[in-house]
Amino acid sequence: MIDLYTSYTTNAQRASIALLESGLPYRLHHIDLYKGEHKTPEFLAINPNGTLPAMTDRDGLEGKPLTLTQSAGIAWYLAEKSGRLLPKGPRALALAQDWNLFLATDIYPPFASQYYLRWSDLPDPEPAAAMFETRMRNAFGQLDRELAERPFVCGEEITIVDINAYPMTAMATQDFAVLGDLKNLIGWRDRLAERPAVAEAMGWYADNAPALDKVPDTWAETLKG
Ligand SMILES: N[C@@H](CCC(=O)N[C@@H](CS)C(=O)NCC(=O)O)C(=O)O
Repeated sequence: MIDLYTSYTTNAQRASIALLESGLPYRLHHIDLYKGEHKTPEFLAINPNGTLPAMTDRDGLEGKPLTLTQSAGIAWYLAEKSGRLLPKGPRALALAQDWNLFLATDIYPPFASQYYLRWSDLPDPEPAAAMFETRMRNAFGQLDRELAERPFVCGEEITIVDINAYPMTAMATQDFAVLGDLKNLIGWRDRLAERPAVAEAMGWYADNAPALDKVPDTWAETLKG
């Protein structure tokens, strides 16, 4: 049995989608970021980083339960365990890993930074936020050019690379109309949105997340670390 600890974040959405696409049995635990539940002793005992998502596989590996705390690592583990969502062959796997690192190092940092700056209570965050927004748009542009060549990032089939890319793409394309010019990206996003597992996973968040303009003041404190 897999326990997934989740809250209203794109990182957590990755893990949820990977879990539903994997078909593995699971239990979902809502840890409310906005109420600070990720910093309670109970949750820190599961993930000492105090971040979401986290996953514990009670069956685990080598006879012991396994806890993972990185969304892309969770997705990779679920893909290997289920035998789904990874491309076949060493060359395709090397490229998938390369794409995962592109998402983790080239898209996610500017994506998250421009939001964090704008949600912060720092004086005058806008120039820095605008710089990260430009970097985010350029990185999404690179993904858009690749998606002109094939329906999914790694080829003809969905993989965890698509799952890792989807939540931040869904959020950014909703918030930044200018990304609508990236037609391949938008088409890919819409194809993924139609998948039952993606719709179910994202539906949970739509039903549970507060509107972004209602992010509580305590979140600005959380961002300071
Ligand atoms: N590298 C981690 C990042 C996890 C992370 O930072 N999650 C954020 C939400 S997006 C969080 O829990 N923040 C709470 C905090 O930092 O106190 C992953 O990919 O899962």
